[in-house]
Amino acid sequence: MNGTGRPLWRRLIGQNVLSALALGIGGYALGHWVGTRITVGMDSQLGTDQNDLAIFMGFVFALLGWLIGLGFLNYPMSRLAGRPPSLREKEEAGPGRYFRLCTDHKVVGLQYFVTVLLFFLIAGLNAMFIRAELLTPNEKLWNANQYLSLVSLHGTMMLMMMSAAILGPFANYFVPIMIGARRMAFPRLESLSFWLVPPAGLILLSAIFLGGFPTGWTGYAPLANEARAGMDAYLFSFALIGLSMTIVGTNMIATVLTMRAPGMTWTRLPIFVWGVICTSILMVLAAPVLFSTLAMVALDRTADTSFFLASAGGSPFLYDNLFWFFGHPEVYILALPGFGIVLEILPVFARKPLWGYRLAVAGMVGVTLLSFMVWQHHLFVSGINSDLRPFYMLTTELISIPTGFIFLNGLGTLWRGHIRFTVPMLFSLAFFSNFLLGGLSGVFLSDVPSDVSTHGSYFVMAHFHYTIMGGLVFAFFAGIYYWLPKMTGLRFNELLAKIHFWGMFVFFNCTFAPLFAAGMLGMPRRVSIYAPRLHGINIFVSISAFLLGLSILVFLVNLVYSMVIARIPAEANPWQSRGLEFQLPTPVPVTNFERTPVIQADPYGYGEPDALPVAALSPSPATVAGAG
Ligand code: HEM
Ligand SMILES: [Cu+2]
Repeated sequence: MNGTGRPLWRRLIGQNVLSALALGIGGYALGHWVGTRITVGMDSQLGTDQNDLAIFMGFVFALLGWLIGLGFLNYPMSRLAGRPPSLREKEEAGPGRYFRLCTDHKVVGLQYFVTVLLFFLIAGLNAMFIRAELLTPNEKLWNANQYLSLVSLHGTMMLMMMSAAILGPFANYFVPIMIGARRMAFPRLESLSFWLVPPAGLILLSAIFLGGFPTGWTGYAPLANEARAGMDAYLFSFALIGLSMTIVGTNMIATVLTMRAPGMTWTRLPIFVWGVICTSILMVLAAPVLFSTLAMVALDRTADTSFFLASAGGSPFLYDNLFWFFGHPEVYILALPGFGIVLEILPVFARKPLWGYRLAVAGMVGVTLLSFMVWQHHLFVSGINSDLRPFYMLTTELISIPTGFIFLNGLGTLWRGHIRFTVPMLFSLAFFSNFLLGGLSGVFLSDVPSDVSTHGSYFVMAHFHYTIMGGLVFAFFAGIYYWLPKMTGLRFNELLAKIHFWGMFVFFNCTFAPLFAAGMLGMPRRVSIYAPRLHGINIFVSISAFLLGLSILVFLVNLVYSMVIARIPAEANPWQSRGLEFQLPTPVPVTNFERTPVIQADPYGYGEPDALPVAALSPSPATVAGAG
């Protein structure tokens, strides 16, 4: 399969990302042409200068071309032709496997990591452009439309990519290992879930050339129905992410249900895996709603339906409800994996068992269930029946109880621990302090009287950046510093990592804390002009934001320096972790385990002298860490 010995140009030809790109672009042209043919003389196209159907057909054909180029049709075809099932896409070695359909879950994890990081940086760059505009109270760098498109692109790209940021790289890589399995339940679907992400990101970026889109990440009707063709890019790419999330969720649930090694009981399951299960339940239940809702908007724009068009009997308010039925669980799709990571990391560096394991599980399950009962808090001022407001206010505030459990677990684990302030630990601790501020400010937004005056202001902006960036993104970096050395076999430069952490922590808070005040003082979201008296705050915030961006740049430098230039090998178990994943050699063998491990303990027995290793692995228990 892999063509060492052949010249480079020969190896580049085949089913890989290059042919996928070529077929994708060709597919777009073909689809666009077909769409144009279909719509000739159609009423809906008369009097407009843009052909949404042709653009959608272009996207659909582009996606098909992309997947065919990668070889996703080979297996179904060969099965149709009567050949037996096999996993021959699982390649053993060679850099080529990172650029094509590969069914090794460890390859998929790294593919996800690089892709998500890339789009995260692009979205972050957009944030810098936004903050540059906000250096002055009036319109300067961008006009109102361009500014709105920038905000929309930043928000949508961030949410699309961050939904995949932890499950993509870390759950795909580590969940099978943590439960003692050799692979995921559906390896080909696993690869598909990843290969849907790059086209989603690229298509969203294509909105720039299609006139942008004015709706923010929420895509509200009726604005969405009137928007330029950039809206089509939003609809198609976000729907692709919805599809990908559904596949990821299904695959994770099936894997944990059916592939656990003997002895891996539900109470020995690492807490990170519980976080993944809860997230997956949300993905499976919420992401299809997103997909269908966006498909309905697409039909409104292309096929003259009127789901959300008030002028033709539809209801824009229905869109808001459907969107937030997905949108609120989505915020927990972002938060729960973060809970899982930090609770996984805390015991390792406090050298103590995870305090209140069952409480943590109950907290996560509680958040999962409640998150489907709160969505109307986004619509408090959108004409909701006012008798319903107290109900949604109550359910929303109830979420602080299971979330509070997670904080208790964290505090209980740290209490009297021998804390080692390593970089993953610092990021985990920062997670708690940031998320606390995010959560506390959320109480003001779930409270109808205070929401009425803060809604649509920078107070909301500060709140959700505290939860998503302060929570999820900090947890993402905790995961990177904790696990990436295991995934790549290379260690990070410690000094650069510490500079990254302190820069990011300090300037994150300098960037977003003042925005609570700006919101209270009446600064509205999504417009580039503000009252001159807010100029001082905004200059401070913009400069902090640039320094925050700089700290991420330090991370990038560290990544390139450590993983490409210095390449110092990492130990197999650099943190003396009891986790099963750290008992394997580095790099992890293609089959993970030589033979199926038998699980004999949970991974949190730190400081317990008679704690058994998590599993008895052959051949040597050399790296097994026990007391600490
Ligand atoms: C470098 C750090 C970041 C900065 C400086 C930043 C800045 C901003 C600003 C200024 C806005 C609002 C603009 C406006 O309403 O006029 C915004 C919106 C937004 N940001 Fe960020 N952001 C950052 C990181 C993130 C991250 C990590 C996420 C998510 C993972 C995120 C998600 C969003 C979302 C969802 C919106 C709302 C877009 C909308 O209104 O639809 N941001 N950001
Ligand atoms: Cu919500």
